[in-house]
Parts: sequence; C-alpha cells; structure tokens
Amino acid sequence: MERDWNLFLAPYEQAVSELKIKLRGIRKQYREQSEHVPIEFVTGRVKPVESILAKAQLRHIPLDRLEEEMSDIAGLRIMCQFVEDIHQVVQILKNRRDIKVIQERDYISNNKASGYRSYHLVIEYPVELVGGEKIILAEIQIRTLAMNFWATIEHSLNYKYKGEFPQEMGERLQRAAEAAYLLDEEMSKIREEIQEAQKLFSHGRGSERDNYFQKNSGDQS
Ligand code: 0O2
Ligand code: 0O2
Repeated sequence: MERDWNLFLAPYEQAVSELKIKLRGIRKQYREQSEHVPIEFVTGRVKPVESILAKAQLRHIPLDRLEEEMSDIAGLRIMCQFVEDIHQVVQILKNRRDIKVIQERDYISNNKASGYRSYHLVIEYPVELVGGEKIILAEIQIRTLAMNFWATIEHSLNYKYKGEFPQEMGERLQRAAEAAYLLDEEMSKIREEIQEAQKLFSHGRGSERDNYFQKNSGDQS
C-alpha cells in the first residue's frame, strides 16, 4: 500500500516547529539576562520525501523501519559564535527534561575526511498527538558560524558534483576547512574581549556603555 507521507511526516513537522520555538527561547532568555548568548541562530527542517527515499536506499533501510533507523527526518541546527558555546549548548540540551540525548557524534574533535566539523546529537522527543504521545527521533547539529559557512558551501557543491569532487576542488575545500578551523581558533583566543564588547553594546546596557565612553574619551588627545 502507498504510504501517506503527510500523515507520516506530521509528527516530525510538529517536533521541528516546537523545537525551533524552544531553542530560540533559550537564546531569548540569555539575551534578556544580559549574559553572553551561546546561540546565534536556529534553523530547522523536515527532510524532504525524496531525500528520505534516497537515503533509505543508500543505507539499506526498509521503509517500515524509518522511524527507528533514520534519525534525521526531523533536523535542527544551532549556530554559535564560538566553539566553547557549542559545549555549553550541548550541556543545556542534556539538562532539559523534554529532550533525551541518545547519541552524540563529535565531528569537532574528530572531523570527517571531507573536512566537515559539527557536533551532532540524536534525541528522543515526545510529541503530543490527538491519539496520544509519540516519541520520535530528531537530530540536532551544533556548529560555529565558520563551520556552517564551510558546510553550506560544501553541501551545495556536493549536489553539483554528487560527492565526486575534481581533485583541485577537493583540495580547495580541504584548505577552506583548515581556514575555517583557524578562524574559530583565532576567535576563541579573543573571545573574552569580544564578549565584553558585545555586553557593552547589548540591549538595555546603555548606562554602562555611556560610562565606558566617558571613561575612555580622555584617551583621544
Ligand atoms: P530573525 O532573528 O528575526 O532573523 P521560521 O522557522 O518560520 O521562523 P523559517 O522561514 O523556517 O523561519 O526559516 P529557517 O530556515 O528555519 O530559519 C531562518 C532563521 O535563521 C531566520 O531567523 C534567519 O534570520 C536566520 N538565519 C539564517 N541564516 C542566518 C545567518 O547566516 N546569520 C544569522 N544571524 N541568522 C541567519 P528568523 O526566525 O527569521 O529570526
Ligand atoms: P541533509 O539533510 O542533506 O543535510 P546516519 O545515517 O545518520 O546514522 P550519517 O548520515 O553519517 O549517519 O550521520 P552524520 O554523519 O552524523 O550526519 C549526517 C548529516 O551531517 C548530513 O545529513 C549532513 O547534514 C551533515 N554532514 C555530514 N557529513 C557532511 C559533510 O561532509 N559535508 C556536509 N556539508 N555535511 C555533512 P544528510 O544525510 O546529508 O542530509
């Protein structure tokens, strides 16, 4: 019998919508407390049916085992400014009662051969449906802005070359991955200073900023 994909994907759509709101909520709370915000932005998507079918074929996953064996039908992505933020976000997620982390893949300490870096969590997440609770799998990818830049570009080139990069392109991507890594390293080294500046200019810290300018205005002579 033909699968009703709308029906199958409905809980995943709901999970992605809910998780986007919840994860963006974390960002908002940190911002309101005028603390360093470990989340820059959050995106989410439900895997298109075409991609589900292609991955199932590639990984030999029977279509009646998708719920158990394909963990990224619901996918969330959290972008951070600094590598240190990634570890903070992982801790925040592990402490939540509505999320159960069942798998961790650290492609930051161990980057993939392609040069890909990111921290992946596979979680169990309960969605409330009319017929009762359903626990689904979802994947959360956590990465810095630099890692995201590289992965986004490489992903679109992958579509073009179907994973078979010409040698020169492969080498350039490797070098770009190295450059992204170095960028993260450099940013981490000046993180404290950046965060201090961000605090000064964040919402609601006007008087602190004014004091800073008053204090420093004498240095200009
Ligand atoms: P903001 O902060 O006002 O921009 P939805 O889930 O419906 O809210 P949609 O259309 O599904 O949003 O978009 P998606 O793909 O889930 O997430 C897009 C969000 O990520 C948007 O934020 C974008 O502004 C943000 N975004 C995408 N790329 C970048 C980027 O390179 N830098 C930054 N800082 N943000 C990015 P919102 O929700 O519109 O809110
Ligand atoms: P999409 O939606 O096109 O991004 P699994 O089958 O899940 O058990 P897998 O697929 O090796 O094992 O899981 P992994 O590697 O933890 O996560 C796969 C996802 O990570 C990919 O999703 C990508 O989003 C991302 N990813 C992994 N390696 C690379 C890479 O070399 N380059 C880029 N750009 N992204 C990568 P999909 O399946 O491609 O789906």
